[in-house]
Amino acid sequence: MTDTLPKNQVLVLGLGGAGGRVVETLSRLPEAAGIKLSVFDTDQNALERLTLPDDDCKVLCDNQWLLGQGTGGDTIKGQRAMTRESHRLQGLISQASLLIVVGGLGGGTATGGAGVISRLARSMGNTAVFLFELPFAFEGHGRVKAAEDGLRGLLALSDTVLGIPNDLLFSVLPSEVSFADAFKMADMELARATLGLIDILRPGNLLSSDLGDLVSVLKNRKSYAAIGVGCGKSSDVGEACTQALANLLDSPFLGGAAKLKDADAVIINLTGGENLTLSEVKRTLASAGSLPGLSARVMIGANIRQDLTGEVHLTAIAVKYDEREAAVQLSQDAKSPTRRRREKTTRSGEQPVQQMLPLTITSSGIFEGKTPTIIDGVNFDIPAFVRNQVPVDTGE
Ligand SMILES: Nc1nc2c(ncn2[C@@H]2O[C@H](COP(=O)(O)OP(=O)(O)OP(=O)(O)O)[C@@H](O)[C@H]2O)c(=O)[nH]1
Ligand SMILES: [Mg+2]
Repeated sequence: MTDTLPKNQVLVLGLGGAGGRVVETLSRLPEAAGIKLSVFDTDQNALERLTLPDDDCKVLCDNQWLLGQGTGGDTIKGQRAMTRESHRLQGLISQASLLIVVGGLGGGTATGGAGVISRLARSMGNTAVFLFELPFAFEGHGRVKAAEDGLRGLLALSDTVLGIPNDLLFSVLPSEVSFADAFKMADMELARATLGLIDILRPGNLLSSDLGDLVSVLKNRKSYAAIGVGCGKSSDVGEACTQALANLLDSPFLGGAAKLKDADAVIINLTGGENLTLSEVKRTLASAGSLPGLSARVMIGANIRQDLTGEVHLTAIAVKYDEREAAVQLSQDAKSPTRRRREKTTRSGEQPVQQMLPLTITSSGIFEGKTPTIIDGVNFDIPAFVRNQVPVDTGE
């Protein structure tokens, strides 16, 4: 595969089965032209079923050990598999000016692999923005729990995680919808949400919302996101903006005006062509910006894209903080670090929590540059605890 990208490239990386389907759907949307797409999965059949413009976009992870059979829901295997693709990932990430990672939480590949990508990106001075769906409740308690645990783990590593509950789709799904169609709809909504996110984060030339806004909204809080995009098409820019607002409120992953009203923080962005006037920007953002409740933090932005003519896109990300987690966080913050550590070790019957250290294989230490000792494909110059991703208690 080609690991070099032109500078200023937006990269959308799909992880696992759901990530692959979202990237495939995205590749069929004309607005995605110019975006670099890639899918990393451990499941050979799932990758083969994907139709992408270029087969080089698909990467089968850790074929040597997983034999293309997937992880069977094991997040440790997902983590290892992604770690073994570090070099390839680094090649891609190093040239991306904006990196968006998409997938579904609850399985092994994306849930286990996301943390590896977050660390890799961070170590390279890049930020990965995660747009991950959370399972439908009907997928069962085990999956929902695995996804919640995955979300919590990822939030500890990254300030830019948008976890979108699939159940939001029930506001628009007809009751007789098939399982497969529900996922197809999720594919499409996540693909559109990805484009909306790119609109928000792409540097603009008007009042631009950016990555800093997203970080400030999401940092240190467990949250759930609703994200919607409304498109308006008309040669009359005022009419296009009116349509975009109406369509935004109908978009399924947003959940209508009620979700905006209920949100703790909202980012709203309008993107249009060169005929977008300041008065329309003001009018549309004022209408959309008046929908969140008075206590919500609202951030707005607007971009011009030269390739958009007769078309505007209005994107909203509504973030709701998890109040239960916030309450736990507040009571933890009120205690001294020493007291917290003591409590952690003395609480009756509780096992010490093991933390995963960032064990991305980047160096062979003093063996760097020497001929590696490779036996059966394993590099024995890399310490065993690093190779095997052994969890190490950091004592925190
Ligand atoms: N949008 C969409 N979501 C899906 C699809 N299949 C599964 N999901 C969702 O994504 C979650 C994770 O499933 P997968 O993507 O299959 O898991 P994975 O990351 O490939 O992990 P393993 O297969 O266990 O290695 C599921 O719980 C579903 O909520 C799909 O075809 N489209
Ligand atoms: Mg899979």
